[in-house]
Formats: sequence, C-alpha cells, structure tokens
Amino acid sequence: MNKPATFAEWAKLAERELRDVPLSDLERDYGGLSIKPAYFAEDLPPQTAGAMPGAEPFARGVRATMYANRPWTIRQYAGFSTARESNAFFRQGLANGQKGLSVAFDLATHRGYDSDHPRVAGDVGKAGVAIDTVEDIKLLFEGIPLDRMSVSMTMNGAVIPVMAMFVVAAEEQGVRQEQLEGTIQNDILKEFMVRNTYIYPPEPSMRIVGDVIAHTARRMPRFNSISISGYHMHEAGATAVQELAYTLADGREYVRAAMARGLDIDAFGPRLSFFFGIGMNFFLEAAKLRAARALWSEIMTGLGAKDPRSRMLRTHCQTSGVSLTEQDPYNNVVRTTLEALAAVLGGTQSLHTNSFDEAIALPTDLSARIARNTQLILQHESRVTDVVDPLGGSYYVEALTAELMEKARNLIDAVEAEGGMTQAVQAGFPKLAIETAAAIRQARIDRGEDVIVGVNRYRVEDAAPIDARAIDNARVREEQAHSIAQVRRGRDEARCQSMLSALREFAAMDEGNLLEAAIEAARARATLGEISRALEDVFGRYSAVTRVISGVYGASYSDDPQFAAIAGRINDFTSRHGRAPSILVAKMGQDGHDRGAKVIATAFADLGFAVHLSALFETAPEIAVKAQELGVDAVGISTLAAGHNTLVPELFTALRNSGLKDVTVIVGGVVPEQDHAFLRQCGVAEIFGPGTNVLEAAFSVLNQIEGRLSN
Ligand code: 2CP
Repeated sequence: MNKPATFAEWAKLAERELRDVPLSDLERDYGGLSIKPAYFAEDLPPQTAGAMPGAEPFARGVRATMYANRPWTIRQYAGFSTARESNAFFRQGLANGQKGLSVAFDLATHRGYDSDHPRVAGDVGKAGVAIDTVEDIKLLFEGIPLDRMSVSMTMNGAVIPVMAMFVVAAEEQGVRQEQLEGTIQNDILKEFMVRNTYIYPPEPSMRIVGDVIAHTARRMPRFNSISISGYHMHEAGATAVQELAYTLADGREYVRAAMARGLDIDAFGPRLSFFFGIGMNFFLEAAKLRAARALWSEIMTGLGAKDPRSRMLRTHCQTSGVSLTEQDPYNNVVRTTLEALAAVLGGTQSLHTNSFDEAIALPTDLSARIARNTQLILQHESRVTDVVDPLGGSYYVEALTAELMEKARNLIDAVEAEGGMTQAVQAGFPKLAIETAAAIRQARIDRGEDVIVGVNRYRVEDAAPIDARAIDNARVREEQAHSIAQVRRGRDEARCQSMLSALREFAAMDEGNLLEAAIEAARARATLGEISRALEDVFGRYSAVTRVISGVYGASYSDDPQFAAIAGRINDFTSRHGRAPSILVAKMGQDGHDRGAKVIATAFADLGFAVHLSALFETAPEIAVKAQELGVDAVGISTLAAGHNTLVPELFTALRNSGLKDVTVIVGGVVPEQDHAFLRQCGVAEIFGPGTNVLEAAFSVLNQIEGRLSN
C-alpha cells in the first residue's frame, strides 16, 4: 500500500507541509495528556483487538446491543418553585418524549432546612423544587406511576429524609419499595470536594451513604443506591484525568464502606451507578466514558466482585454547564449538541442535555423543549444509534482511552497512598488540585489561548437579552410555610416526636439503619427539616475551611502587559494608601457553587488585592459583620443559584445597619439581564456574568474603589 504506515513516515510528509513550523507545534496538552496530531495502527493498545461490546472490560459499552436495541434514557434534570408546578413541567416533558425523571431540589432542601427557616429565605424554590413534607412529594409525582417511571433524585446531604419521604409517598400511591425504579445521588464525598451541599461531617455522612446502600440492597432491588459523580468535579474545573480518578476512587471508597458493614459486594455492586460531565473536547469526552468503564471493571475485580454486573459501570451524563456562555447564548444549542453526541458515542445509559439559557437562568418552556429535542433528533434522525460503539477501533480514540486509563490509574494510586478518598478529602488535596486546574483554565481563556466563540473571540456587542424564567420566591415560601403548618396540625404529634427521638437514638448509638428509622418518622409526618435536625442534633453541622490558592493565575501571566498594568496600578494604590485594595469575596444563602468565587479570589490575590474569602452559607448580616471587621473596600458577591434578588437587598440593609455606607458591592455569577436594573438600584456597582475576563473585572473593581475613595 502507498499510504504512510508509521508516525515517523507520516511526520516526514507533515513537516514538508508545515514548512518552517515545527511539527511539535501541532501537539496539544489536554490537562496532562499529550496529544499527537495523528494516530496510526501502531498506536492501538494491544487489549483493543478482540474487545467486544457487552463484554469485559466494557470499554465498548455495557450492553452487547447498546442503542441498536434500546436507546439511552432521555432524562432531563428539572424542578423549580413548588411541587405542583414542577409536576406540571415533568408531565409536559414526559408527554413530549422524555423517558425518565430527574428531580432538582432547591438548596434549602439540599441543606436540610424546611422552607420556613430564616437562613434559606433567598433559596426556597429557586434552583430546584421546594420539598418539606411527604405531601409535597406526593404532589410532585401526582399522576406519574412510580412503579413504571424511573426517578432519579439528586440528593446528598438530606438523602435520609428525601428517600424516606419518597418511599412513603410511593406507598401511599400503592407502590411498594420493591417496585421502585430509579437512582439517588447519595454521593457525599464529592460534596466535600466540590459541590458543597453536605450537612454533617464526613464520617457520619459516610455512615448515611452506607445505610442507604444497605437498605436499597435489602428492600429496593430495582433502585440504584448511589450515583457516583464526576460531573461536579468537571464543572469545578477538573481535568478529564482528575474527574475519572477521583470519581472512581470515591466509588472504591463507597464499596469498601459497604463491605465494612458486612454487605456482600455482589449484593449491592450491580446497583452502583455513575454520573459524568461531558464538555466540549469531543473525542476526549467519549474516551473518558470508555476509560471509566474499563477502570471500574478492574477496580471491582480487585475488590472481589464475582458478578459481571457488579463490574459494569453504568452511567448518566450531563452536558457541561460551565461550557455554556451568557454571551451569544444561542451558541449553547450547538455546544450542547456536540457534547450530547460525545456522551452517546461514549456509550452513556442516560443523558441530560442543558438548555441554552442555563448560564442565565432556569430553562424556559422553549429552551427546555430544544434541549429535549436535541436528544430526540440524535435518537431518531442522526442514525448514530444503529451501530454499537462506532468509535471502536479508532486509532485515536483507543489510544486516548488507554492513556486516560493509565494517567487516572496513577492518580487513583496516589489517593490510595494517602489512605483512600475519605482521608484525601479531609486533607483537601483533590479539591486544591481541581481548583488549580480551574485557575489554569480560566487564565487560558482570559489570554485567548482557549477560544470561546462569542466570549473571547467573535463577540456580538449588541445582542438582545433573551427571556428568562423568574420564580416568585416570596410566594413559594409563603405557600410552603402554609402547607408545613397544615401538615403539623394534622399529625399525631406525640407519635411524630417519638419517631424523631428513635431516629436520634439510632444516630447516637451508631446502630440500626437511619433510613429505616426515618421512614417511620416520615410516615408520622415529620418534616424534612425535623428529620434532618434530629440527625444534626447528634452529628453536628459541618463547616468547611475556605482557602485561597495563590500563584497559579499569576504564573500564567508572567509576561502579559495587561496583567502588569493592573498589578502596577495596585502597587501605586498600595504606596499611596499604605495598604492594598481589599475585597471580601462572599457567598450568601445555601448556594455552594464556589468555583467562580475561588477563581476570582485566586486571580485577584495574584494581582495584589488583599483578598478575604467568606465561609459558605453565610447570611447577609454575617457578611456585613465580616466586611466591617475586615474593613474591606469592596464586597464581591458570587451568586449562582438565583438568590440574589432576595439576598443582595438584605446585604445593603445589613451593611447600612453596620454603618458601612462606602463599601463597593459587586455581584458576579449567573444574573439574568432583567435583574440588573434592580440590583443597580439597590446600589450594586458592577455585575459580572459568566465569561467575564478576570483582568477586566479587576480593572473595574479597582476603578470603583478608587472612585469611592476620592469622593
Ligand atoms: C438497557 N437495557 C437494555 C439495553 N439497554 N436491555 C436490553 N438491551 C439493551 N441494549 C435495560 C437495562 O438493563 C435496564 O433494565 C433498563 O433497560 C434501563 O436501562 P439503564 O441502562 O439501566 O437506564 P436507566 O434506567 O435510565 O438508568 C441509568 C443509570 C441510572 C445511569 C443506571 O443510575 C440513572 O438513571 N441515573 C440518572 C442520574 C441522574 O439523573 N442524575 C441527575 C444529575 P434493568 O434495570 O432491569 O437492568 S443532575 C445533577 C445536577 C447537575 C447536580 O447534581 O447538581
């Protein structure tokens, strides 16, 4: 044959075309993976030959027939406002082609608070549905037969009350636990690492995970007891290798925890499931899923699993939220389509496609329809379902799969050397590694090295704002408070309190299954907040230490004139005032998304600002007190869960009450255009949306601070 047979032969041809440019210029680094510009037969890993779909190590898929026989489940993650409104949204989705449900709970629910708790005023019904009682869950699934519909619930911190109330609601719909089909996220380790909706400290939290696994293994054979999630690591900025390694290391930790309480690995192994984020690096993301399956099969074999179903990694995927841009948002439809295709070619079992407006607000009916239809078009029109694992045998994808496996294996070994994931999480090193990767990525975008269309290249300056769904949070709070009161009035109080005491005792004695005890409490109509509080009375509420990493962002800018210019101005400021300009980067309410706050804190610190980072979950008065104690020039509020319209006015009131009138307040994160005027009226100086260049933001903040000081 006449074609080049080796990389070396091809390189000669390529160098001729490149003329003066070295071939090495075409090599790429994907977060520690080195990618060549072309792959050949010699790059195929030996294990690829003869690999079969449905057979171990499952790189080619967990089913022999995959989508040729049954397509993946279209499972759109949704929930907002009240149970009644979310139920209507679910039913509309199901009537229009969606196949499974995936419930988004609001942050008050995640953190174990009833909607009438004062700490959660800004969060109720905002980023998910408000759930307080069994009656809410019954309404949420009204008209949806729970013996036939698989329901995924993204719940971690408050997993015990939510699972308990789900079981009771199903019972009252006439469906036994044994018939329930679905998945509970129940993955607490990644909460401590990146997602932050934990409630209790790591050790009792791990006991809770074990209790849920034990209960489902015994009583709910069709229910997936956990969804071990890399998605949130991906969203927090993890590289593909980090996402793979830390997720699988979490998986291993859960298996060990369940085995330590005497469970047989094959009794629960087949019902462990996974969840990955799918970003824009098309082939890398498909290869990531293939690598995940092969590695999990290795890990479970090592742990003693005999049943092949225990060694099968089944996964849900979601297209990436951080890849969505506020600027030129219709581009997000294209991004989501590509990501969905990567997930499908990677062999996912279930998929959520983001709506194009999710970088701005909750999806509207229109954007949700386009997102769902993206999957329907892939299933019905693109013909990608006709052939099993069409990427199988691709020189590039197979080599990439093998390299991902090797790098992830090394990182998993590093975690093991630290004593496993619970130890590593407590020491905080995976979190720091992910934050470092996120800062590097942000610097690459800000410098234009990673192109984002419509953001750092090809910008549209006069784009019209798009419609956004708004939630009347005060109304939801009022309705929820009313129905909580009604439930409390209607229950046998003595029975309810005695069930809550029993739960507390189980927790304190370190024996009995907490979920089983909570089911009794839910039957007696204890609320979510009461069940959670009973556990908190024994376990306590966890508060994480926040840290700012330094040097990473600055190092990417060592030779950048814009960086030098702002650093120079900060230097001048420091000489003139005898101190650096200072900022408190703060999160308010139950919004635990801290990637943006961390990236800003790191970058601003590297520029020379004195940066203070608040703890998570603070109230407005707590932030005001901190701002006063620190004497900061500016407070930067990071908001990603839509609480700003309630919380920012509260902050201004609290600042005024603390006598702080001259602090510059800026807001960054997901803020719909229609909220800008309101926030500015409150006194917000600048609003920075997703995709803001960090150096430009630093310039504006400094201008604002100097403007105030010179008045
Ligand atoms: C599948 N089946 C087949 C085939 N494919 N049978 C014959 N031939 C085939 N080719 C069977 C399966 O064995 C199974 O039956 C049934 O069809 C359903 O298929 P599945 O593959 O198990 O799909 P699924 O029921 O949709 O379950 C998928 C997962 C599950 C991944 C296992 O855990 C899941 O749905 N996860 C969703 C998690 C989620 O929605 N998370 C939301 C995250 P059997 O069961 O009888 O074997 S949103 C998160 C937000 C962003 C957040 O966290 O903050």
